[in-house]
Amino acid sequence: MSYFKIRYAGGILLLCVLSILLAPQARADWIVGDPYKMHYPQLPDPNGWDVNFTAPAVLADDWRCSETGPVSDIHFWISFRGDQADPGLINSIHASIHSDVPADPVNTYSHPGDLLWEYDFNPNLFTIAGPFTGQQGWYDPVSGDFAHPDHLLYWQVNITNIPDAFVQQQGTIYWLDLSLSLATSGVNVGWKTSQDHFNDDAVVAVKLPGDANGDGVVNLADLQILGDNWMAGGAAWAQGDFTGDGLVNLADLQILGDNWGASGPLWKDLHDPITGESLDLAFVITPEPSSLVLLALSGAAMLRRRR
Ligand SMILES: [Ca+2]
Ligand SMILES: [Ca+2]
Ligand SMILES: [Ca+2]
Repeated sequence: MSYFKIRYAGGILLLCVLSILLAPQARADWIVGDPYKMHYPQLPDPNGWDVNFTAPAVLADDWRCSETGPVSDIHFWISFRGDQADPGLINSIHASIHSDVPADPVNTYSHPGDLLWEYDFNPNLFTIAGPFTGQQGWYDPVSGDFAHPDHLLYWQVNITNIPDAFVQQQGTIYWLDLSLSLATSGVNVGWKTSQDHFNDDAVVAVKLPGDANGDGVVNLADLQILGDNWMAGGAAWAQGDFTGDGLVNLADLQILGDNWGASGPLWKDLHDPITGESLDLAFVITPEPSSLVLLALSGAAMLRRRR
């Protein structure tokens, strides 16, 4: 082989090694076999359910931290009801992290507690991988609607290098709450279920009609909120619009009055609508890709020193 051919081959080899080392950063993705910072990854069930978490619906599932440090990367899997849309329609992702309220003799399942961290991610702050395919069902635990099969396509959402990330502590159980806002109404997005079960079932937030502030009781505080926003347009649930027409008026006051003094759980645990089995949701908490690159580079440096 000539000198130039050897130089050329060496250059190609170097490029290959560099592309492998730098791949995690360029990909900003997560694939099975990559590191994680939770009990174990909850992988998507390609033939499972997609559970509605179109805003204002909120779903949550729990994880045990396996490595103290920032929750800088969150990955989860989604589908659209009836394959009506694609992830280009996502306006924002609302994510929050909560403490764990364990099950006890009264509350038979655990659920999210105190708010520890929250963030709204616009489309510049996440990437999409896919689509992947499977015969998947659709389930709305609030209305009770379900259909299986319903759609074929699903995607992986990658939120990476989160600014002001929450710092988790090894051994602690936390809850991840997610809700997706879409650019078009009438379209619904679901969080994929997983066959990897951990601890308790995932849960859905249940709103008591009339409970504007979401504290699980309908009382004077909610009436105050409704009064403060009386006849306001462009209002949401938190301003006292319980009918969903954007207006705070007599119809909403009527709902509040009908439920005066009512209280109830803010969370309901999720079960397969056909078999009744526990449902968990597909997500993984991972180290930031840049630390993977550093790890790979330091490994390569050690190999060089050994020669
Ligand atoms: Ca769980
Ligand atoms: Ca209330
Ligand atoms: Ca209304």
